[in-house]
Amino acid sequence: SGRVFSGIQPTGVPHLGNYLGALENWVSLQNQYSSVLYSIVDLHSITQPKDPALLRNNILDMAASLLACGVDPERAILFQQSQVSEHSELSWILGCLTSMPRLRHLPQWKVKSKQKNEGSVGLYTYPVLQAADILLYKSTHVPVGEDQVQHLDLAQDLARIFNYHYGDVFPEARALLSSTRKVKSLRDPSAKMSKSDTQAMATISITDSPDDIALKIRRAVTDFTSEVTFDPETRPGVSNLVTIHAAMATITVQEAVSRAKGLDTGAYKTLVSEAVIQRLTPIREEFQRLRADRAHLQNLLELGNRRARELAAPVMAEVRHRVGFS
Ligand code: AQP
Repeated sequence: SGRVFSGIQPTGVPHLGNYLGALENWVSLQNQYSSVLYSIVDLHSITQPKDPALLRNNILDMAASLLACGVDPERAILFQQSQVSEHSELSWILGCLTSMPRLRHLPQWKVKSKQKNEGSVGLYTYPVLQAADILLYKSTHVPVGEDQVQHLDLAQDLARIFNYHYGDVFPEARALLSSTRKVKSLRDPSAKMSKSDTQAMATISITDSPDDIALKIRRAVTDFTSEVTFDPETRPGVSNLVTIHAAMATITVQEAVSRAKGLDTGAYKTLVSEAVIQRLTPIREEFQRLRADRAHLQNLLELGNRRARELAAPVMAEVRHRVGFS
Protein backbone atom coordinates (compact mmCIF):
# COMPACT_ATOMS: atom_id res chain seq x y z
CA SER A 1 0.00 0.00 0.00
CA GLY A 2 1.04 3.63 -0.16
CA ARG A 3 1.08 6.25 -2.82
CA VAL A 4 3.81 6.92 -5.38
CA PHE A 5 4.52 10.43 -6.64
CA SER A 6 7.26 11.74 -8.91
CA GLY A 7 7.84 14.56 -11.36
CA ILE A 8 9.94 15.55 -14.33
CA GLN A 9 10.54 19.00 -15.79
CA PRO A 10 9.38 19.72 -19.35
CA THR A 11 12.77 21.11 -20.30
CA GLY A 12 13.37 18.82 -23.25
CA VAL A 13 13.23 15.16 -24.16
CA PRO A 14 14.40 12.90 -21.29
CA HIS A 15 17.96 11.61 -21.40
CA LEU A 16 19.56 8.35 -20.33
CA GLY A 17 20.02 9.71 -16.80
CA ASN A 18 16.32 10.50 -16.45
CA TYR A 19 15.44 7.13 -17.94
CA LEU A 20 17.76 4.96 -15.87
CA GLY A 21 17.68 7.07 -12.71
CA ALA A 22 13.93 7.51 -12.60
CA LEU A 23 11.62 6.70 -15.52
CA GLU A 24 12.41 3.00 -15.76
CA ASN A 25 11.49 2.77 -12.09
CA TRP A 26 8.30 4.81 -12.66
CA VAL A 27 7.14 2.19 -15.12
CA SER A 28 7.76 -0.78 -12.86
CA LEU A 29 6.16 0.92 -9.84
CA GLN A 30 2.88 1.28 -11.72
CA ASN A 31 2.44 -2.45 -11.33
CA GLN A 32 3.34 -2.51 -7.65
CA TYR A 33 1.25 0.33 -6.22
CA SER A 34 -2.43 1.00 -6.71
CA SER A 35 -2.13 4.78 -6.43
CA VAL A 36 0.52 6.40 -8.61
CA LEU A 37 0.92 10.00 -9.80
CA TYR A 38 3.46 11.29 -12.30
CA SER A 39 3.64 15.00 -12.92
CA ILE A 40 5.11 17.14 -15.67
CA VAL A 41 6.40 19.84 -13.38
CA ASP A 42 6.09 22.95 -15.50
CA LEU A 43 6.14 25.31 -12.51
CA HIS A 44 9.61 23.99 -11.71
CA SER A 45 10.76 24.49 -15.28
CA ILE A 46 10.42 28.30 -15.26
CA THR A 47 13.00 29.01 -12.54
CA GLN A 48 14.87 30.21 -15.59
CA PRO A 49 12.28 31.84 -17.88
CA LYS A 50 11.34 29.83 -20.95
CA ASP A 51 9.88 30.84 -24.28
CA PRO A 52 6.10 30.23 -23.84
CA ALA A 53 5.59 28.57 -27.22
CA LEU A 54 8.54 26.29 -26.57
CA LEU A 55 7.29 25.42 -23.10
CA ARG A 56 3.83 24.55 -24.43
CA ASN A 57 5.44 22.31 -26.98
CA ASN A 58 7.79 20.72 -24.45
CA ILE A 59 4.93 19.81 -22.14
CA LEU A 60 3.25 17.72 -24.83
CA ASP A 61 6.57 16.27 -25.96
CA MET A 62 7.24 15.23 -22.37
CA ALA A 63 3.84 13.56 -22.21
CA ALA A 64 4.69 11.66 -25.41
CA SER A 65 8.12 10.72 -24.00
CA LEU A 66 6.68 9.36 -20.78
CA LEU A 67 4.07 7.32 -22.61
CA ALA A 68 6.75 6.02 -25.00
CA CYS A 69 8.83 4.90 -21.99
CA GLY A 70 5.87 2.91 -20.73
CA VAL A 71 3.98 5.20 -18.37
CA ASP A 72 0.41 3.91 -18.57
CA PRO A 73 -2.37 6.45 -17.98
CA GLU A 74 -4.66 3.58 -16.96
CA ARG A 75 -2.40 2.81 -14.02
CA ALA A 76 -0.86 6.19 -13.23
CA ILE A 77 -2.33 9.67 -13.10
CA LEU A 78 -0.24 11.61 -15.60
CA PHE A 79 -0.79 15.34 -15.17
CA GLN A 80 0.55 18.86 -15.52
CA GLN A 81 1.59 20.48 -12.23
CA SER A 82 0.50 24.06 -12.99
CA GLN A 83 -3.06 22.90 -13.70
CA VAL A 84 -3.52 21.86 -10.08
CA SER A 85 -3.22 25.19 -8.30
CA GLU A 86 -2.97 23.57 -4.87
CA HIS A 87 0.73 22.90 -5.57
CA SER A 88 1.47 26.62 -5.42
CA GLU A 89 -0.79 27.18 -2.45
CA LEU A 90 0.76 24.45 -0.32
CA SER A 91 4.21 25.59 -1.38
CA TRP A 92 3.57 29.00 0.20
CA ILE A 93 2.50 27.45 3.49
CA LEU A 94 5.52 25.13 3.56
CA GLY A 95 7.81 28.01 2.61
CA CYS A 96 6.73 29.78 5.78
CA LEU A 97 8.00 26.76 7.73
CA THR A 98 11.39 26.67 5.96
CA SER A 99 14.44 28.57 7.17
CA MET A 100 16.66 30.35 4.65
CA PRO A 101 19.87 28.50 5.66
CA ARG A 102 18.12 25.14 5.17
CA LEU A 103 17.89 25.87 1.43
CA ARG A 104 21.28 27.43 0.86
CA HIS A 105 23.26 24.19 0.70
CA LEU A 106 20.94 22.19 -1.52
CA PRO A 107 22.62 20.96 -4.71
CA GLN A 108 20.38 22.51 -7.35
CA TRP A 109 20.81 26.00 -5.90
CA LYS A 110 24.56 25.59 -5.47
CA VAL A 111 25.11 24.47 -9.06
CA LYS A 112 22.60 26.60 -10.97
CA SER A 113 22.85 29.87 -9.08
CA LYS A 114 26.59 29.79 -9.79
CA GLN A 115 26.02 29.28 -13.51
CA LYS A 116 23.77 32.32 -13.51
CA ASN A 117 25.83 34.44 -11.11
CA GLU A 118 22.68 35.12 -9.19
CA GLY A 119 19.65 32.91 -8.95
CA SER A 120 15.97 33.74 -8.70
CA VAL A 121 13.83 33.37 -5.58
CA GLY A 122 12.05 30.59 -7.49
CA LEU A 123 15.27 28.67 -7.98
CA TYR A 124 16.07 29.11 -4.29
CA THR A 125 12.69 27.85 -3.08
CA TYR A 126 12.37 25.16 -5.76
CA PRO A 127 12.81 22.34 -3.19
CA VAL A 128 9.91 23.75 -1.15
CA LEU A 129 7.64 23.48 -4.18
CA GLN A 130 8.93 19.97 -4.65
CA ALA A 131 8.02 19.14 -1.06
CA ALA A 132 4.54 20.55 -1.74
CA ASP A 133 4.21 18.33 -4.85
CA ILE A 134 4.90 15.26 -2.75
CA LEU A 135 2.95 16.14 0.39
CA LEU A 136 -0.13 17.39 -1.46
CA TYR A 137 -1.02 13.79 -2.26
CA LYS A 138 0.18 12.41 1.08
CA SER A 139 2.67 10.41 -0.98
CA THR A 140 4.69 7.69 0.70
CA HIS A 141 7.16 6.69 -2.03
CA VAL A 142 9.08 8.92 -4.42
CA PRO A 143 11.16 7.35 -7.21
CA VAL A 144 14.00 9.77 -8.04
CA GLY A 145 17.63 9.82 -9.11
CA GLU A 146 20.38 10.25 -6.54
CA ASP A 147 20.66 13.98 -7.28
CA GLN A 148 17.25 14.47 -5.67
CA VAL A 149 17.84 12.73 -2.35
CA GLN A 150 18.66 15.90 -0.42
CA HIS A 151 15.52 17.53 -1.74
CA LEU A 152 13.52 14.59 -0.48
CA ASP A 153 15.10 14.98 2.96
CA LEU A 154 13.64 18.49 2.99
CA ALA A 155 10.19 17.13 2.12
CA GLN A 156 10.46 14.78 5.10
CA ASP A 157 11.56 17.59 7.39
CA LEU A 158 8.70 19.79 6.23
CA ALA A 159 6.17 17.02 6.82
CA ARG A 160 7.49 16.73 10.39
CA ILE A 161 7.54 20.49 10.96
CA PHE A 162 4.02 20.92 9.60
CA ASN A 163 2.73 18.04 11.74
CA TYR A 164 4.46 19.53 14.79
CA HIS A 165 2.82 22.93 14.36
CA TYR A 166 -0.58 21.96 13.05
CA GLY A 167 -1.21 18.32 13.93
CA ASP A 168 -0.70 15.06 12.10
CA VAL A 169 -1.49 15.47 8.42
CA PHE A 170 1.43 14.25 6.33
CA PRO A 171 3.09 10.84 6.23
CA GLU A 172 6.82 10.54 5.70
CA ALA A 173 7.76 10.04 2.05
CA ARG A 174 10.67 7.75 1.22
CA ALA A 175 12.96 8.02 -1.81
CA LEU A 176 13.04 4.98 -4.07
CA LEU A 177 16.38 4.87 -5.87
CA SER A 178 16.82 2.73 -8.94
CA SER A 179 19.88 0.52 -9.25
CA THR A 180 21.48 3.03 -11.65
CA ARG A 181 21.72 5.99 -9.33
CA LYS A 182 23.52 8.48 -11.48
CA VAL A 183 24.43 8.74 -15.14
CA LYS A 184 27.27 11.16 -15.87
CA SER A 185 27.78 13.62 -18.69
CA LEU A 186 29.59 12.07 -21.67
CA ARG A 187 31.75 15.21 -21.95
CA ASP A 188 32.54 15.67 -18.27
CA PRO A 189 32.16 12.55 -16.15
CA SER A 190 32.42 14.61 -12.97
CA ALA A 191 29.02 16.19 -13.75
CA LYS A 192 25.63 14.49 -14.02
CA MET A 193 23.98 14.09 -17.39
CA SER A 194 21.53 17.00 -17.56
CA LYS A 195 18.84 18.19 -19.96
CA SER A 196 19.97 21.77 -19.70
CA ASP A 197 23.58 20.93 -20.62
CA THR A 198 24.42 23.16 -23.57
CA GLN A 199 26.88 20.69 -25.10
CA ALA A 200 24.88 18.43 -27.40
CA MET A 201 27.48 15.68 -27.15
CA ALA A 202 27.15 15.41 -23.36
CA THR A 203 23.68 13.92 -23.31
CA ILE A 204 21.95 11.00 -25.02
CA SER A 205 18.27 11.69 -25.30
CA ILE A 206 15.87 8.75 -25.43
CA THR A 207 14.85 9.79 -28.94
CA ASP A 208 18.33 10.18 -30.46
CA SER A 209 18.90 8.41 -33.78
CA PRO A 210 21.19 5.37 -33.88
CA ASP A 211 23.82 7.48 -35.70
CA ASP A 212 23.74 10.18 -33.05
CA ILE A 213 23.97 7.64 -30.26
CA ALA A 214 26.97 5.96 -31.89
CA LEU A 215 28.69 9.30 -32.48
CA LYS A 216 28.13 10.57 -28.94
CA ILE A 217 29.42 7.36 -27.39
CA ARG A 218 32.42 7.29 -29.75
CA ARG A 219 33.32 10.80 -28.62
CA ALA A 220 32.66 10.14 -24.91
CA VAL A 221 35.51 11.28 -22.69
CA THR A 222 37.45 8.35 -21.23
CA ASP A 223 41.15 8.24 -20.30
CA PHE A 224 44.49 6.95 -21.55
CA THR A 225 44.13 3.36 -20.36
CA SER A 226 42.77 1.13 -23.09
CA GLU A 227 41.57 -1.76 -20.90
CA VAL A 228 37.98 -1.55 -19.62
CA THR A 229 37.60 -1.62 -15.83
CA PHE A 230 34.93 -0.37 -13.44
CA ASP A 231 36.32 2.16 -11.01
CA PRO A 232 34.12 5.25 -10.75
CA GLU A 233 36.59 7.09 -8.50
CA THR A 234 39.72 6.88 -10.60
CA ARG A 235 38.17 6.16 -14.02
CA PRO A 236 34.82 7.99 -14.06
CA GLY A 237 34.53 8.19 -17.86
CA VAL A 238 34.90 4.54 -18.76
CA SER A 239 32.97 3.51 -15.63
CA ASN A 240 30.05 5.66 -16.77
CA LEU A 241 30.02 3.69 -20.02
CA VAL A 242 30.04 0.42 -18.08
CA THR A 243 27.12 1.68 -15.99
CA ILE A 244 25.18 2.61 -19.12
CA HIS A 245 26.02 -0.66 -20.84
CA ALA A 246 24.97 -2.78 -17.86
CA ALA A 247 21.71 -0.91 -17.38
CA MET A 248 20.74 -0.91 -21.05
CA ALA A 249 21.60 -4.57 -21.57
CA THR A 250 20.03 -5.48 -18.18
CA ILE A 251 23.16 -7.25 -16.97
CA THR A 252 25.32 -6.64 -13.90
CA VAL A 253 28.33 -4.33 -13.93
CA GLN A 254 30.60 -7.39 -13.47
CA GLU A 255 29.01 -9.04 -16.50
CA ALA A 256 29.49 -5.87 -18.54
CA VAL A 257 33.18 -5.73 -17.60
CA SER A 258 33.64 -9.38 -18.49
CA ARG A 259 32.02 -8.82 -21.91
CA ALA A 260 34.61 -6.08 -22.44
CA LYS A 261 37.54 -8.46 -21.91
CA GLY A 262 40.04 -8.21 -24.71
CA LEU A 263 38.44 -5.03 -26.10
CA ASP A 264 40.06 -1.62 -25.93
CA THR A 265 37.83 1.30 -24.97
CA GLY A 266 37.26 2.12 -28.67
CA ALA A 267 35.90 -1.33 -29.46
CA TYR A 268 33.98 -1.39 -26.18
CA LYS A 269 32.21 1.82 -27.16
CA THR A 270 30.72 0.01 -30.16
CA LEU A 271 29.32 -2.65 -27.82
CA VAL A 272 27.84 0.03 -25.54
CA SER A 273 26.28 1.84 -28.51
CA GLU A 274 24.64 -1.35 -29.72
CA ALA A 275 23.07 -1.96 -26.31
CA VAL A 276 21.79 1.62 -26.11
CA ILE A 277 20.45 1.63 -29.67
CA GLN A 278 18.69 -1.68 -29.22
CA ARG A 279 16.94 -0.52 -26.09
CA LEU A 280 16.02 2.96 -27.29
CA THR A 281 14.80 2.12 -30.80
CA PRO A 282 11.28 1.03 -29.81
CA ILE A 283 10.99 4.04 -27.47
CA ARG A 284 12.04 6.45 -30.23
CA GLU A 285 9.58 4.93 -32.68
CA GLU A 286 6.74 5.07 -30.18
CA PHE A 287 7.62 8.70 -29.34
CA GLN A 288 7.50 9.69 -33.03
CA ARG A 289 4.10 8.06 -33.39
CA LEU A 290 2.63 9.58 -30.20
CA ARG A 291 3.94 13.10 -30.59
CA ALA A 292 2.16 13.57 -33.90
CA ASP A 293 -1.28 13.58 -32.25
CA ARG A 294 -1.19 16.76 -30.15
CA ALA A 295 -4.93 16.75 -29.44
CA HIS A 296 -4.77 13.24 -28.02
CA LEU A 297 -1.86 14.17 -25.73
CA GLN A 298 -3.67 17.28 -24.58
CA ASN A 299 -6.81 15.27 -23.78
CA LEU A 300 -4.86 12.69 -21.86
CA LEU A 301 -3.25 15.40 -19.74
CA GLU A 302 -6.56 17.11 -19.08
CA LEU A 303 -8.01 13.86 -17.85
CA GLY A 304 -4.99 13.41 -15.57
CA ASN A 305 -5.29 17.01 -14.35
CA ARG A 306 -8.87 16.41 -13.32
CA ARG A 307 -8.02 13.24 -11.44
CA ALA A 308 -5.10 14.94 -9.66
CA ARG A 309 -7.33 17.88 -8.66
CA GLU A 310 -9.80 15.45 -7.12
CA LEU A 311 -7.06 14.02 -4.91
CA ALA A 312 -5.50 17.37 -4.06
CA ALA A 313 -8.68 19.21 -3.07
CA PRO A 314 -9.54 17.33 0.15
CA VAL A 315 -5.92 17.39 1.38
CA MET A 316 -5.69 21.12 0.75
CA ALA A 317 -9.01 21.66 2.53
CA GLU A 318 -7.62 19.78 5.53
CA VAL A 319 -4.44 21.89 5.44
CA ARG A 320 -6.37 25.17 5.25
CA HIS A 321 -8.45 24.09 8.21
CA ARG A 322 -5.41 23.02 10.28
CA VAL A 323 -3.59 26.25 9.56
CA GLY A 324 -6.61 28.26 10.63
CA PHE A 325 -7.78 29.67 7.33
CA SER A 326 -11.16 27.96 7.57
N1 AQP B 1 22.15 12.12 -14.59
C1 AQP B 1 21.17 11.56 -13.91
N2 AQP B 1 21.32 10.32 -13.40
C2 AQP B 1 20.29 9.73 -12.72
N3 AQP B 1 19.08 10.31 -12.53
C3 AQP B 1 18.89 11.53 -13.03
N4 AQP B 1 17.84 12.35 -13.03
C4 AQP B 1 18.17 13.49 -13.69
N5 AQP B 1 19.42 13.42 -14.13
C5 AQP B 1 19.91 12.21 -13.74
C6 AQP B 1 16.52 12.07 -12.46
O1 AQP B 1 15.54 12.33 -13.45
C7 AQP B 1 14.36 12.79 -12.82
C8 AQP B 1 13.80 14.00 -13.53
O2 AQP B 1 14.72 15.06 -13.48
P1 AQP B 1 14.38 16.60 -13.79
O3 AQP B 1 13.26 16.72 -14.69
O4 AQP B 1 14.42 17.35 -12.54
O5 AQP B 1 15.50 17.09 -14.67
P2 AQP B 1 16.98 16.75 -14.55
O6 AQP B 1 17.24 16.20 -15.87
O7 AQP B 1 17.26 16.13 -13.27
O8 AQP B 1 17.70 17.93 -14.17
P3 AQP B 1 18.46 18.68 -15.14
O9 AQP B 1 18.71 17.85 -16.34
O10 AQP B 1 19.60 19.27 -14.41
O11 AQP B 1 17.28 19.63 -15.28
P4 AQP B 1 17.11 20.73 -16.23
O12 AQP B 1 18.31 20.66 -17.08
O13 AQP B 1 15.85 20.42 -16.92
O14 AQP B 1 17.02 21.90 -15.32
C9 AQP B 1 14.70 13.06 -11.37
O15 AQP B 1 14.20 12.00 -10.57
C10 AQP B 1 16.19 13.04 -11.34
O16 AQP B 1 16.69 12.57 -10.11
